[in-house]
Amino acid sequence: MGVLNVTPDSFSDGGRFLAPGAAFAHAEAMSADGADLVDVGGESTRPGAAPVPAEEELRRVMPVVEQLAAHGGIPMSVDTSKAVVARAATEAGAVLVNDVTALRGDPGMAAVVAESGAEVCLMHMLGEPRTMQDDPRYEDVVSEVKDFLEERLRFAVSEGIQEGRVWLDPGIGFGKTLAHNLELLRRLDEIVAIGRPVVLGVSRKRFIGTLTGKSERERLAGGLAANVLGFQRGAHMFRVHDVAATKEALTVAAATVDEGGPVDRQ
Ligand code: HH2
Repeated sequence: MGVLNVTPDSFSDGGRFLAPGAAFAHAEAMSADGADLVDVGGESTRPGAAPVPAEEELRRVMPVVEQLAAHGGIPMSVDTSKAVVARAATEAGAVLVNDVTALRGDPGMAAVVAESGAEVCLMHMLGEPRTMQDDPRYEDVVSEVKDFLEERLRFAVSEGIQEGRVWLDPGIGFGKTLAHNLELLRRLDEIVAIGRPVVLGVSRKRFIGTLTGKSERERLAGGLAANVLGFQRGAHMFRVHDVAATKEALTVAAATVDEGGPVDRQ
């Protein structure tokens, strides 16, 4: 999953793809590099980010979604927690709703996903982006994230979303300290054991900078290491800014880890 942030303030690529033409060109490049999905987002969820009104999010996201749909061939997801944005994007052709609030942010979201027939990614987050990094605490981060995701999966199904359409994501960096992120990566197999495919978003995130001392744009090597280990522990989809390098790393990892199975796992 290649990241396409149509925002002025995303933590690593804010402002670069605000013009629809630049966004479309980047989507095409990521697709050519091997992305199976392009994740279009119009609201930054970086720690401390301010919420964006729905009209503004639609204004950012829809020209890109429509252009991608019109030129066909590049499957897209929409990174939103607003029902109105999810509805417009799925009607225009988005195949997955990537909701970092796991259907908690907007009471209308579950119905929109159910009616659209799109897939959905339910992500764990403690608190909300504005405050989530203010001293997050867990007894056992992995079992709490697992319980949360199981509960949100049950909720989604109770709202009419078929279980087979649900992806789960531990939400690396969303209300988590370095130790929490590392524990989740170390024991990712416990999240995979829920039985739904797992999305992993580590690309350029702060925990890599904390470990390596690197700035956002220099965290590729750290991200590749985390994604390869996530792959080995059973993650299925990798949300990344650097598609070509990730694809290469995962191709080699798949050939090594998964005798006979790399094609199915991509
Ligand atoms: N991380 C970000 C945004 N959306 N979605 C999922 N499913 N998993 C993630 O880990 C995840 C996500 C944050 O990264 P980015 O989009 O690069 O930055 P920003 O939120 O500042 O736009």
